[in-house]
Amino acid sequence: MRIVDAKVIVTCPGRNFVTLKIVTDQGVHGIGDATLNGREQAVVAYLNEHVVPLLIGRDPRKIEDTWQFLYRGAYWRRGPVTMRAIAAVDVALWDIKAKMAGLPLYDMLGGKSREGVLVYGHANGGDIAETVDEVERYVGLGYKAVRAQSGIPGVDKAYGVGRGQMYYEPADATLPTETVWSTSKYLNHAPKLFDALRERVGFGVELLHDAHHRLTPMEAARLGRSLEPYNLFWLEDVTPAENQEAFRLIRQHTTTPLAVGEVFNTIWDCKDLIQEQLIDFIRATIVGAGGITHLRRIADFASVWQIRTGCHGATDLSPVTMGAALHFDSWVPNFGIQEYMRHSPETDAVFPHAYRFEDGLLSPGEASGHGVDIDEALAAKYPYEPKQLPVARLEDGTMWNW
Ligand code: CS2
Ligand code: MG
Repeated sequence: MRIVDAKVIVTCPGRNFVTLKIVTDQGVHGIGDATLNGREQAVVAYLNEHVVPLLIGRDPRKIEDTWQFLYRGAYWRRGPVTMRAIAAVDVALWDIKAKMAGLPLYDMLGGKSREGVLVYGHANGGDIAETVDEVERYVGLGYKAVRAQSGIPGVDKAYGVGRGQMYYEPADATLPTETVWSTSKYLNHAPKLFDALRERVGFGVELLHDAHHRLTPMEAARLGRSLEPYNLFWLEDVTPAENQEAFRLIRQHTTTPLAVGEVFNTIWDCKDLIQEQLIDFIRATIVGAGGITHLRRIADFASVWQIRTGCHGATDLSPVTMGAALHFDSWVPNFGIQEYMRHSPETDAVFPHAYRFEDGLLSPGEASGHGVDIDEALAAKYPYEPKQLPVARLEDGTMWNW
């Protein structure tokens, strides 16, 4: 069995997606997502110049060998561009293997461990009242878990407050939108939001929150402690995690569960966080962390310390990643939760998929493979549009973390 074609498809049905399609001499094809929000063309070039020529003629059944070949063969190792390219190949090959077996991907991984995948939706509003209404709307739609982000008085363009209803796209301009950040205004505001939320929706729904890498370790400790009365399911990305040791300090001060890892590419980015039990949920996902082959390794390692998974699932992760993640989530024993920000109807049409939302849970569907395909003719109607993520500055103009 041989790979006879591999092509990179770029499409922008509302936002940019990079997809790798691998075709075998048996006529079976598989697809993988390689989208890197705001830096899409870097992965396109990496795939076209350095990966596609290596794939032609290879045996598509040798997933592990291909993963090791691309990882070790690059010599330089890791990084978001390399690991997304590897992820795209890996997911496409798992798709092919499962299709050839006539099985849904979760059956290739070890079979289903649960009836459905618990997901959290994104509720946000310009102020506390609007956000509380939005959370209530999600609860009405059947969601058992909701992430809440609100505008902050005195802060222009706060993170996580979108324009859409069920989805929004942060990469909104050709040149990065400049936003302003004030940690002190945020720290005063966040407990008020969750106080109002628990008052309205009670404690029967799981609530989550994302600080998006903006605090120092001690500020993060303060936030975690101030949110303890509201029993969050998790508090995400409280401080940048390049320095994994920083979480030791946070951990000494709060019992609020911590989630980290949407920007991680490999097990090496979270090794200390996991083995020192500094986090509760690992957010690495299929497209970010080298595909199913590598994410499985991270999840198994995390399971030793009872750390659970919580795959990133914002709109910049294409339906291909969502489909593959749902098969992974259905199997992984130490599953925690799956992020689910809905895609636009245009995106859903370009990527026909078997997964569906029912009673607050997502099901991967029963199709063989990962259950997601690409309509190439429709994809071609939406050409690439250069867009970048925003940046953030402190009120005095100092560059900060967006
Ligand atoms: C976020 C993302 O989903 C999340 O938790 O942190 O929205 C993130 O900002 C985007 O994926 C960036 O492209
Ligand atoms: Mg996040």
